[in-house]
Amino acid sequence: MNRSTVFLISAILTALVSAGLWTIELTGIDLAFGLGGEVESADRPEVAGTVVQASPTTTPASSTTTTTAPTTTTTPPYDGWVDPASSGLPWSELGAVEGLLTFRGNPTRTFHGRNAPTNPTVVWTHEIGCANSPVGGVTKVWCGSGWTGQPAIFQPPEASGADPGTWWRAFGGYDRNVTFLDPLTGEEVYGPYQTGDIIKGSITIDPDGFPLMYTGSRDNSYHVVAIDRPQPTTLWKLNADAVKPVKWNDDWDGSGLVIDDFLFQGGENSRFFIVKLNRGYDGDGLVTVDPEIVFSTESWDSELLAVTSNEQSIENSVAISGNTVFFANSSGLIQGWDIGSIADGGTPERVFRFWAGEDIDASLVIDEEGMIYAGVEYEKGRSRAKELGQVLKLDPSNPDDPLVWSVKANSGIKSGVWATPALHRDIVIIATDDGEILGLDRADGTRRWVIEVPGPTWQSPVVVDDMLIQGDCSGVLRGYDIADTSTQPTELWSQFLGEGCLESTPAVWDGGIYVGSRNGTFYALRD
Ligand SMILES: [Ca+2]
Ligand SMILES: [Ca+2]
Ligand SMILES: [Ca+2]
Ligand SMILES: [Ca+2]
Repeated sequence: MNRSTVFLISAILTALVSAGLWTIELTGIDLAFGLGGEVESADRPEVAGTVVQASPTTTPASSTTTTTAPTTTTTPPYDGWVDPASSGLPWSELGAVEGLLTFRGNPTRTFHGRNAPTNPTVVWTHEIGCANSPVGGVTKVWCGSGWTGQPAIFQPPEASGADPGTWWRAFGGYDRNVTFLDPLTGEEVYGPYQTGDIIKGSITIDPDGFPLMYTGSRDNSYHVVAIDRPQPTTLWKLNADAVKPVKWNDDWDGSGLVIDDFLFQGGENSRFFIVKLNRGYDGDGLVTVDPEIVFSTESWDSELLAVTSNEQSIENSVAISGNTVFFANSSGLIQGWDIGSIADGGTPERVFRFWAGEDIDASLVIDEEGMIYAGVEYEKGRSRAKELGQVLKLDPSNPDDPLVWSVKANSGIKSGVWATPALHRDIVIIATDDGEILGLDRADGTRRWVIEVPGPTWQSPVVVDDMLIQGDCSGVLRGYDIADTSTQPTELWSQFLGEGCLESTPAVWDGGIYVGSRNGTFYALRD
């Protein structure tokens, strides 16, 4: 039983108790998922008794009105890692601390933030700067932030002395650093945390309230960092050579997921890892980890190698729904591994395999029915990708024939999809390398609408409060009304932020939008 299960049980019990339908001693239930609370899988709360179906009650009809009391639904508590029904909800609904804590906010990569502004303008900027990072042995200067680069938003650790109620913004950038900013002024409030190379991915903040930050880098390591000391301090690094064999490269672009003290992460070394973090505190109250790699697998198999190449890296951010962790690799293999037994020392088993033909750097997103949406690149013109298309909906509960629908989204070699899909009501929104923003019917993939912007559009679409927020490669950020998913979106506002591609994904929180540009600057917009 994991935290989400505990959460759901407690929610149901609380509802029943408050409705007078259930009495129970709640003291036996350990709701230790708040700040500093570590949930050990061994500490499984036992709930005495069985949750019973409440009898629907009906208020006797008066002479003029009839009132039906709300019926209490007693959906059985979810018994597994991530309740699929949490798709689209804040991670805090599963017991995490509040915030936008990882790329796309939750384990199904479907939470985009809260409280969008209505007509925002730039209220402050912060210079990120530039750094060198060679590509193929050739020096290249990178500025600002790019794909995926989504800022995290979270309440700072108590040790920071920050005012209660403050929310920090933090992001990894091409200056090689994770930068921590004050939301009101854009001043650096902490750090920076320096890595040895540029950071492309999005950081993760510990969802259980441990003062820990997790970040990749092109410096070949995935970093676990304490943020409860005067300076951010590396506690542990997962090096790309930690487990062999590896293929392709040694960078870490994915945004790791942490659930119940396990870290799930894929690397450009073409391996997927599960790490038991063993988080805790030392005698001085400082956060500690004692990580242990409990599982690692190659992202490739012989069947895939026979039809692809050495490019097998995992650059997307792993997603979890139910008891399955899903990821894709640079040869287009989408796979799911059953993690149902790992808390008891079991070994994950591959339960899903689908070949999409070409590189998938976009993260897989998973809806409340457990359906997977994937955006696929089209770089090599492989016949499989040509036939299949670049936007896929897959049903992993039907592993022998999972393809629900697929849609072509390429204009030839070196096009396709790098941005992560966004789910919104009955549509899925896809941004393509060609600068098309597509609204597709989730049921059958039918195109509802298209918006054309200057591409390449690698910024993942963000949807908060029925507003689509999308940046383009000319430096313009726009908001669209998409409350009615059947009609062409109406542009609500647009802001030119400055020359430079808006490639990293914005964070939206409490009336503000926060986004970095390839031009070197980080922007905050508010009403
Ligand atoms: Ca590297
Ligand atoms: Ca990469
Ligand atoms: Ca790739
Ligand atoms: Ca690629």
